[in-house]
Amino acid sequence: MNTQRQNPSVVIIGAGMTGIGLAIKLKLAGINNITLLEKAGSVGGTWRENTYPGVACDVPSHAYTYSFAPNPDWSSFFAPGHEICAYFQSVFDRYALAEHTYFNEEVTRCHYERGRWQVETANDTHFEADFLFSATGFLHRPKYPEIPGLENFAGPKMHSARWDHSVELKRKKIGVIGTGSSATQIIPELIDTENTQVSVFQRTAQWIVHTDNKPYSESDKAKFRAKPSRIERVKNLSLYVFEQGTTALTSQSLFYRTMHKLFAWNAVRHLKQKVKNPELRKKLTPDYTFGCKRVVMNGRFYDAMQKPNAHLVTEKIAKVVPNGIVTADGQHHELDILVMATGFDSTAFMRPISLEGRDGITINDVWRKKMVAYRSMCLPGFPNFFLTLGPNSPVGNYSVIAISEKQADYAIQLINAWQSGALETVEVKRSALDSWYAKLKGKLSHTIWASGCQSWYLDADGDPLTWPDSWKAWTRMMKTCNLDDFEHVSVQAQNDTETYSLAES
Ligand code: NA7
Repeated sequence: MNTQRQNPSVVIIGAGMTGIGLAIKLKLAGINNITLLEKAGSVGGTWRENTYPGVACDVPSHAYTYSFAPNPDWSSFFAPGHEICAYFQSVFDRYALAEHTYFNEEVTRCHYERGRWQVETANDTHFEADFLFSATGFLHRPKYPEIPGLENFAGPKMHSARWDHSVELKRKKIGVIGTGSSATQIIPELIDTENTQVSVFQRTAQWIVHTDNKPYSESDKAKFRAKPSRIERVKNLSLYVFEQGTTALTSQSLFYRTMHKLFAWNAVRHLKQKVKNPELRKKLTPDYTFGCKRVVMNGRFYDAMQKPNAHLVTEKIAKVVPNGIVTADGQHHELDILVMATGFDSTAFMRPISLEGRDGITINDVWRKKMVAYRSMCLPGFPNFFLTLGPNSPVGNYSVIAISEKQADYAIQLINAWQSGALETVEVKRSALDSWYAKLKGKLSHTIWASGCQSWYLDADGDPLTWPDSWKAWTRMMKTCNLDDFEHVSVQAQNDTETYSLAES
């Protein structure tokens, strides 16, 4: 092994959940020459950016935790956003990542030249590395609604991921556009704020699974500290439930189809128990299959919507005017503040960074026809580049921390193959990507996400950008590398490869 290969240099774009976890996994694997580039002045990614009232994770805290850094101190079953951000900061500190990190360095361009990645930032700083990871997340670029007159609104208006805490909410008429996971967390908080009137503009009713956010007492935390196996138990049980839920959205077996019906029945039962007014209940009842959009996990929204200061508006928004919203029926809804809980551009990934691989090929070239990546991580023409949480990586509502850890392990295997000389460069073959996606596509069309609703899970062609199989199948795929799927494999390595087949799952 030559010296450079013994000590590969790695640049990671983004110090959010994925970037931090990845850097630590690399360090634990003995790869220490790591540079983390973060566009903001602190860590945390989406958890730093989303500070709206009521922000919390929709995955149980102990399951939304790195496997190598369990946390006995979570304050509740579903942790609030600021606590999650503090957790990432504490893990970042514990693993001394500050010495690897440059803050306020927004990456603008990366290109592969002379066998290495050249990385440029908005400050005109230049970095060079053997390997490049994009860890920018996918729920990151706010999506603003395209509504006539939006720019004319005279009062404060803000996206849920860009909350302006200087805006006084008390005694205000507030409009919220959207009823997704973010909106259903914000709305109860706004409704419970002194003397507000809250109009909720719902385009599509959501499937909502009732959750109780039980706080952990000091005694619970002491027990978690004294016996870490208790944390493991809670984590494993939570992940098991999510695993079953995910399989119920993807499997065609009778057992899981029945389970899917049970989940849906339970959500309807919850709606019926909670919402007594038949007219309101009808408006809140989804008209598409359970799980087609990401299932909302929430225990407060239905109660909040029945309070006298809550107003559900289901008429289409016609336009925004300086002092409110006019709906298609001509009604004028007077507003002082407008909240856009309208989600994210989930297909931006690392863009607008200009990413150029071998021979000048750009990410827009390679994704012109279809946004795909081999095992959601590797792209032909982009040697030694890994995309984390790329297309087809969301495994239903499963914990993205667990998903990204598996991706880190997979990339480390390939870096190790490069270090040993089994791979000249880590560059997937076009044919391998095509045949991998062909198998995936066959499964995608049978999933719930392709059953006819609109959601952030879909690409421009209406194909799901999710993983169409179980968590078990995902872990199986990430466990082994088929080096034959990569360019420039040494003869010895060809003899040693293992193959994963989607058909196995
Ligand atoms: P989501 O889940 O994408 O929800 C966005 C919401 O905004 C959803 O209710 C949309 O209605 C609504 N929306 C979007 N554009 C418009 C316009 N133009 N008019 C009316 N309503 C609109 O985003 P979230 O931030 O709630 O959650 C994103 C993820 O973050 C979530 O899944 C968790 O993983 C964390 P639609 O349903 O499209 O009719």
